[in-house]
Amino acid sequence: VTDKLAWWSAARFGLFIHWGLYAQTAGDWNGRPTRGGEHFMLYEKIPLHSYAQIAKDFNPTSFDADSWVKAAKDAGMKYIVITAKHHDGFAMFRSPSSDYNIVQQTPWQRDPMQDLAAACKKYDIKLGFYYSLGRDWADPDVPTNWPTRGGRSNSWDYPDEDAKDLTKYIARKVKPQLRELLTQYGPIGLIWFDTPELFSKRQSEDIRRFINDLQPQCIVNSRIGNNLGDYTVVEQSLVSKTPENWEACITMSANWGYNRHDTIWKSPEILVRNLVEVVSKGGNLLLNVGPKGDGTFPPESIARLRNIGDWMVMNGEA
Ligand code: FUL
Repeated sequence: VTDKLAWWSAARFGLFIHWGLYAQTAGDWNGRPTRGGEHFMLYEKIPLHSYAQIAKDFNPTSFDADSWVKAAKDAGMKYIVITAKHHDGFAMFRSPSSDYNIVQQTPWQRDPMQDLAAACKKYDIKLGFYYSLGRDWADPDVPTNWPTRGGRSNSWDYPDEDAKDLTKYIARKVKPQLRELLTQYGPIGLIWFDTPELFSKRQSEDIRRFINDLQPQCIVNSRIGNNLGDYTVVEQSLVSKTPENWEACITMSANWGYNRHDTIWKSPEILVRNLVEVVSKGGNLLLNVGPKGDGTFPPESIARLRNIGDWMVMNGEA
C-alpha cells in the first residue's frame, strides 16, 4: 500500500451519491415511465435540447450538505463520492469551461460541491468526485465502441461517428473540468472515473499525470482505463479477483439515480452483511444513495443509513 492509498485502505466504507438531472425526472419522461434509470437519455434517444430543459425545473431548495455528510458520518462512512458529471454530460458544479452546468442552467444557480466540501471538512470525511470519462451525451466528440460502434454515444444529435474526435473532447471538456474539480474545492481524496470506453493508454496516462500535477495526493480508480488506476472497482458484486485495493459499489435500491418507480430496496440486514463480507475480503464498500430533485435523500435511504449507524454503535465501530 502506497502512502497515497493509506487513508482509503483504512476507510473501508464510503457513500456513493448519484445526483443529476435524472433525479428531477425521477424515472418519467413526458408523463410515462422510462427505461434505463439515469441512462434514460440514451435509452429514449432524447435530443440534447429537450433533455437540457430538465434543468429549468431543477431547484433543489431543500439541499443541505451538512445533513448529507452527517448522515454518512453517522453511518460509519469515511468518504463520499458524488457524481460531478454523469454520462449525460451535465456538470453538477460550477464549471466555467462548459455552460452546461447546475449554476448556469438551473433556477437554483448554486454549486452544491462548495457546500459539500465545507461539510466534509467539518466532519473529517474525504470528498471524491465521480466523472464519466468516455461517455458524454452532451459533447459532439465522444465516440464509443460498445456493444456496437457508436452504441453508447449520442448518435441521435451527432450521428457521424467518423467525425468524432476524442482528443478534442479531452482538451475542451475533460481537462478543464478536472482542473476545476481539483482547484475549486480544496483537497480531493479521489476521482472515480467511469466508462473509459475508447480512451487509449496514452490518453489515460495523460489524464493521470494531469491529476497528479494538480493534486499529487489524489487517487484514481481503475475506470481511468488501461490498468492505470490506484485501485480496482467491481460493480453490483461483492467479489473481486484482486485480494487488496478493491472496492465494491452497490446501490440500496435497483437504481443509482433517484427513481420514483423503484421499490426494490435491500434490507438493512443485507446491507450490513454486504459490508462485512466485502471488508472481510479486504475490500471497501461504496454504498449508493440517489437524492431526489428537491435535494433530500429518499426516506428509505435515510432509514437504512441510520440502521447501519446503529449497528456500528452496537459493535463499537462508530
Ligand atoms: C456504471 C454507470 O453506467 C452507472 O450509471 C453507475 O454510475 C455505475 C456506478 O457505473 O458504469
